[in-house]
Amino acid sequence: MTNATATIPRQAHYSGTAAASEPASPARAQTGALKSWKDTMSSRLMLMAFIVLGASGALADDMKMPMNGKDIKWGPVPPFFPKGAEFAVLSGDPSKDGLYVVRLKMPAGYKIPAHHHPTTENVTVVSGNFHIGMGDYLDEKKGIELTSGGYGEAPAKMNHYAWVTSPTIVQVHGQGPFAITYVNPADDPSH
Ligand SMILES: [Cu+2]
Repeated sequence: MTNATATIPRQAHYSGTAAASEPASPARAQTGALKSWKDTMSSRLMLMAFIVLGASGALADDMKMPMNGKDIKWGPVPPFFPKGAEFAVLSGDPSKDGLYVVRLKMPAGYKIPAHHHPTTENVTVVSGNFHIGMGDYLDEKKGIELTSGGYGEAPAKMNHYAWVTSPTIVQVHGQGPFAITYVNPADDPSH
């Protein structure tokens, strides 16, 4: 679809320029205008066909069934997360380049020590009480509590930490690959 939408203004601009630069002779101008109109129409039809084909191709290849929260299949968190939470991949593959959307379901009292990511982390709170703070060590006196509908981002390489005070679900999206680097290597559960 990106290619198709990018093509529209270029095509339209090209047709307009061709029609405007026809010579002044009335007969030739008329023929030229008619020819140009036909060209424009056929290129528009081709463009529409291209867009329709492109759209149905995208639907067949990429579209996932919409789903409700209760239908999400939860699994264990990747090893670099503290144990006790659950994880679900909604879109993409967080281990690879490209857009990913994941969810993290945490029990009350769950903590993620200070860390950073290679790309910006975008967090949307689905439910619960998600506390996030910026800094090199987890400090529960310094943080912002986000509730359902809240949103926060941690820019790439910026140290931050999080904890929850009730069962909480957050959705995280960003550009993969998703990874966690802990400020204190001893905090990394995968080591
Ligand atoms: Cu983070």
